[in-house]
Amino acid sequence: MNIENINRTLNRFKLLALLADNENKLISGSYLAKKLNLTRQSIFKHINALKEEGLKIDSIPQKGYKIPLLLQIDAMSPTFINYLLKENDLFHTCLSFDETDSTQTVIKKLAIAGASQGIVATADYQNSGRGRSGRTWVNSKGNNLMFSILLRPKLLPGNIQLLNLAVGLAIRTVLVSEYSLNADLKWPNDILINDKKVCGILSEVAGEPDKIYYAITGIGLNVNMQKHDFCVEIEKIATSILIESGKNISRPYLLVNILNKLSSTVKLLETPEGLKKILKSYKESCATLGKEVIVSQGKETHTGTATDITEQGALVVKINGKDMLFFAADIKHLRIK
Ligand code: BTX
Repeated sequence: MNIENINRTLNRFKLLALLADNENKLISGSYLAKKLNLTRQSIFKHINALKEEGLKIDSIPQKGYKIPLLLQIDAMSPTFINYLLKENDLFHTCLSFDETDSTQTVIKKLAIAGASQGIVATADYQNSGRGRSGRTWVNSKGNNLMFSILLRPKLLPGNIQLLNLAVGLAIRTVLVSEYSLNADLKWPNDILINDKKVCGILSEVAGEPDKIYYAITGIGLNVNMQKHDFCVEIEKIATSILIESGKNISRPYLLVNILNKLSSTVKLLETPEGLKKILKSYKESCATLGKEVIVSQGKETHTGTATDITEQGALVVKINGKDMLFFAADIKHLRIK
């Protein structure tokens, strides 16, 4: 990016910050121009650029500009998201795409090019969104959160499952505490509401046997999808926050609430005490533990009772009286024993 582009981005950010700090209030163009040391013409151009990011800014001739109440904004505007992220000390930059193949691929390219951890990519629509083992992640345009984060965690590759668990824990905590949702963690990487999947998590890593170069964690969260938005493949197994709560949620706020929680949770992964804390909280809120489950790994399936999670994040299942460990598998909950 050249200096001119950097200045343009900074001025756009400062303008949005002025409007956002005065949400739902009319601010005159001359005040904004004076504050930012820009011409009114330039303010007008930046306002138009912000509108192109999807922000609804009222422009009232001779009077000025007004942004709505921030909690009502649903546009995945990168300038707005970066404004909300201003106090996050891990996630510093958010790139926002109308459409991309997969945000995992976007972040992978940045990771290979040496980008620092803490970059986020979001998409309003993914045309090749993916889950684990080559499965597809389904989405409907403009309704959901689909994002990937770049981390360079001080974890051994064998412990990567702990990152998945930590991310699931952070998201569930936000859904329960900030949105009063009855969300359950299903080992290893699903969040369910009323036994239906509302969120999936996918971590992909590159490294050597004793070091992770980078981890890319992708999160798909069904937010404002209605029943009729789900395709037949997933309509019986999936749900959304709107379906479960009856409320439309501001996606930028939800994203930033999650990123704020994630930044403190991910830091816990760096110390043995932090890891213990994550595992303890995960076990306390994991709905899989204590349930009779069907475990599928490739073509093999087993039925047993999920009893514990190991220090590496593997699931312990008692099958015919014997404990078996699963580091990665698909789980189906049956009933509480
Ligand atoms: P998973 O393999 O555990 O789940 C995929 C399975 O979940 C699918 O086979 C299907 O049965 C079901 N499914 C597909 N779409 C949905 C949906 N929208 N809601 C509920 N269930 C669904 C989970 O993999 C990991 C998903 C990560 C998705 C994010 S989105 C941002 C990032 N980019 C990308 O390409 N993937 C990640």
